[in-house]
Amino acid sequence: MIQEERLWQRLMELGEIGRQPTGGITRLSFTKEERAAKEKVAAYMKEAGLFVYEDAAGNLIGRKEGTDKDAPVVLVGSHLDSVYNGGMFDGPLGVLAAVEVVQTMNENGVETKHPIEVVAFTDEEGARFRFGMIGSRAMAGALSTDELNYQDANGVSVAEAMQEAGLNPHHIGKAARKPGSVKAYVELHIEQGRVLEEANLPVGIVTGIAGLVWVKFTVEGKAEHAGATPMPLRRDPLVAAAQIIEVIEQEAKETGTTVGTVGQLHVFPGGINIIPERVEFVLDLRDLDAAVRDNVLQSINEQAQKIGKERNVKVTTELLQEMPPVLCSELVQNAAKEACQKLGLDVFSLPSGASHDGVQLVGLCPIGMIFVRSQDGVSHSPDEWSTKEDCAAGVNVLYHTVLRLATG
Ligand code: HGY
Ligand code: MN
Ligand code: MN
Ligand code: MN
Repeated sequence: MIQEERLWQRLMELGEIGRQPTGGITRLSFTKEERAAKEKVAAYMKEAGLFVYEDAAGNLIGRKEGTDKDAPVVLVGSHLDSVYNGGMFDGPLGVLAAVEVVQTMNENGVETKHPIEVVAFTDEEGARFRFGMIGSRAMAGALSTDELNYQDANGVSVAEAMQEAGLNPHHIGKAARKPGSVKAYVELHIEQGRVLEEANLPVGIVTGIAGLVWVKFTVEGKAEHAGATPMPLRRDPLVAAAQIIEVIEQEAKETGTTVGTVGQLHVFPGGINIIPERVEFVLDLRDLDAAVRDNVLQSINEQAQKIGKERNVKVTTELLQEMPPVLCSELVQNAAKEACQKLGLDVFSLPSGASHDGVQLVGLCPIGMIFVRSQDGVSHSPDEWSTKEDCAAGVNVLYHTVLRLATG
């Protein structure tokens, strides 16, 4: 039924858009690379016989009518934007799998009671601006227009980027879906971790998604001459930042479940022979339990202030985004379990350490996810890889899950 070769070909084709000389893919929201990816997927959606449109947030949507056109829609999809120098499966696999599911239904004359909409969400990763999930937040009606003033590293705001992409930021509220209008949201995604590989299984059913916070730390000291300033007289913000980052690692390790990462750090002015004036870095802190995560954050903040005092540097923090941990619904998990049984696949459940658009939709409808095994658990890297066989297993599970939800 599913045409695995077609899915794989499309994945490889899409994987060339935004390819960097470093080997990874950079496809940031509202850029020409993301536009090119959307155009290609829109063409695939048309081939699949879907009615294709973009909503006010730039979410690309392909709709298959149901026999009961007033029935709440089953939403299936993921995202097309990437992190810097990322992989080719994170996001596109879920979008292309959703297209393949509906194209297979149309090609075999399969009718469903509920309409089905395939969605490619705008800016899931948050790589360009200070927060992500712009498209799914807009669909959930959880995005205020003042947040569209946040700027990227070149001083371009979300609103300006939207305008450049032909969207009117003032209309973003129109992307919001009415409560009750969506029956469920299902996303196929690579696991991006090692659990399925260690269990030696191709697919898994997600139980819940960890909650994250992004906190920007600014450490201000005093710029001075690297050669003429004795060590005891320095107010060096970079050494203080290094100590704070060490504390982050210690505090996260202690709970055994929390993960803390500093992937982005800037030193100002950045001269070799200048003791830095200021250092900025962003903490990404996650746990399936928000209370545990927030306790760790509090402890990090307390120790950061102590380090600041000891080193006579000023430490300030700013919350960039916070997403609560969410549970996947029994409705979607059970549909996915039935699908695995139908296909003779093990039923294996696991949590998601990575965050996903479903986190934003949990107030709108029941959500659920199906994971496909990641080779060596690697993601957000050019080395991200899943085999054709595992992707095919995942899309077959997605097919039966969506069929169950859209006909039941
Ligand atoms: O950061 C994440 O967990 C996701 O890839 N946006
Ligand atoms: Mn993703
Ligand atoms: Mn990602
Ligand atoms: Mn996602």
